[in-house]
Amino acid sequence: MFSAPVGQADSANHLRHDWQRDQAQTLYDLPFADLIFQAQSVHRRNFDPNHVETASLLSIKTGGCAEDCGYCSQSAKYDTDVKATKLMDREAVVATAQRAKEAGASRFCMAAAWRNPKDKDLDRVCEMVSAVKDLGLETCATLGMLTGEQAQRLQDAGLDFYNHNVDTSREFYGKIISTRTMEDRIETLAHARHAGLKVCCGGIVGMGEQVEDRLGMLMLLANLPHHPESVPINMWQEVKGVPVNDTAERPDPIALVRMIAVARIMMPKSVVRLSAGRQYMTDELQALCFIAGANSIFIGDVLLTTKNPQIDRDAVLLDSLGITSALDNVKTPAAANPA
Ligand code: SAM
Ligand code: DTB
Ligand code: SF4
Repeated sequence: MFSAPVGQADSANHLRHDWQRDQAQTLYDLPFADLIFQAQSVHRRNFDPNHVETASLLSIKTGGCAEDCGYCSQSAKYDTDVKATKLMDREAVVATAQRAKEAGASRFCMAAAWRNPKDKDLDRVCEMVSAVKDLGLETCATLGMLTGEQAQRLQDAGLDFYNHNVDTSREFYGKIISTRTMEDRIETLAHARHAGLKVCCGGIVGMGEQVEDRLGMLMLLANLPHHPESVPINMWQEVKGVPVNDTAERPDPIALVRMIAVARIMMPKSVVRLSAGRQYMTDELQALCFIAGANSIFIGDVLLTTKNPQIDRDAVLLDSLGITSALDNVKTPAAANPA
């Protein structure tokens, strides 16, 4: 029998910022079909259900980071296989962005392994942002903590989105990162918002957190003064040599779909990105995540330092589901000739 929607207040697309823990848990615990029906209904009221956004990532400055995020290959505190590099030249970044556009990306995200950018580095990033924007791509950057002034400079340079993840719940945060606090993260999000940047903010699952932590993270995001325009849900990408290896546990597939559905219902107008970790997911799981309300992916065979599915495989998957994306503008051999 169909159950009435629980904890839902967006019948007139009203966005709530007062989610309570028991409401999130009640949604999460709904019979699967009822949860998916509710999430799909919210999704259809706010988005084209047969379209996903395609973003491409580039690590413009890799490794050697002063932070101790326990999941990350780029922290200088851990002995990982990642070699530190200097900030890339603008020309090389722009050439990569151009290739990403030709490969079917609509947004280009520039990531740097910094605790926070130095002003002289920010000058160079601002030049990159302007040049990438001129290619006709949406621009996103993730550079660590920002001052209000730095956020404003990025906005003036043409930056559309700032990515800065809360990563997990308030309760679990201290088990993963000690070199900065959740409040530091929230302060940077406020600077980005104040400067007029759109916010991309989500987190990671599969680090050993409990379902309550995943829901706690969604509550934190949904109860921000504005919902992030973009909510990346990353599944932890295995990295040798980092502390999360001792606690990591990949969520079971149905738990991931439930979480995506709850994110969709709590943040009806936010784009939910099925972000890192798609390399571990079957086509069927990804399809369920799209039905539950995920409507963005990263394309390209690397994320920052780890693997992502091949673009032609993604093109075939989306094609088989009748999902449109900027990949349709590209004739990859596989998309033109699916098996
Ligand atoms: N240094 C900046 C920062 O921390 O905001 C920007 C880059 S950082 C790599 C961006 C995000 O990538 C992190 O906040 C985290 O959510 C995600 N991430 C990093 N390593 C990951 C991994 N091994 N698996 C999944 N997501 C990861
Ligand atoms: C986000 O939430 N996920 C991206 C992007 N924002 C910067 C990063 C994923 C990184 C995965 C691990 C790696 O490749 O190093
Ligand atoms: Fe540095 Fe970002 Fe990695 Fe943390 S997630 S260690 S801040 S690059």
